[in-house]
Amino acid sequence: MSAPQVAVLMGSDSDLPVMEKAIETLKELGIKPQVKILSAHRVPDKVAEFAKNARKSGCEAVIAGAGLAAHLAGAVAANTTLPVIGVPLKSGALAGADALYATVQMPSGIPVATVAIDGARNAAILAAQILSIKYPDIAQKLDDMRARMRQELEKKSSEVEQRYK
Ligand code: RP5
Repeated sequence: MSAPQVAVLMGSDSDLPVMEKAIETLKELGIKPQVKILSAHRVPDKVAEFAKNARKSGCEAVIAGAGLAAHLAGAVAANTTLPVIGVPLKSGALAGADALYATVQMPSGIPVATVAIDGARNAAILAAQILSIKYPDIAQKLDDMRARMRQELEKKSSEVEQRYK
């Protein structure tokens, strides 16, 4: 069986350094990222076309990262009933607060699950958690990831405890 697919969209190639964290995290969790640059402002027709066809192309969730007046996640959500996770990106005079508000404040009926500013890794983990309802392998990988986080924290805690003994 081929790997489950999640789209990772971004408004510009300047978003890639942050959005790469989503791409890498999806791979770590056994999910195939389908990566595209699609701007809600510069190519609105392509955004709508992509979103309208996403479900039948096999995509199971969409992660959309954009900065400034960040409409990408909302424009995708307007054209699909797949789960859409928005990543507001830090850029410009307002350092991501603009993108956060634009992404999170969707009108009733068209939700975008919004993560923190530059929260691309959490977007991928949330997408994996949604897909884990259907794919037991992803649920197992998420459990393993949590176990590793716990071990790392416990290791750091004992190092700090030793230092201040
Ligand atoms: C947004 O405008 C993009 O998502 C990007 O974060 C920001 C700046 O884009 P560029 O001018 O770098 O292409 O649409």
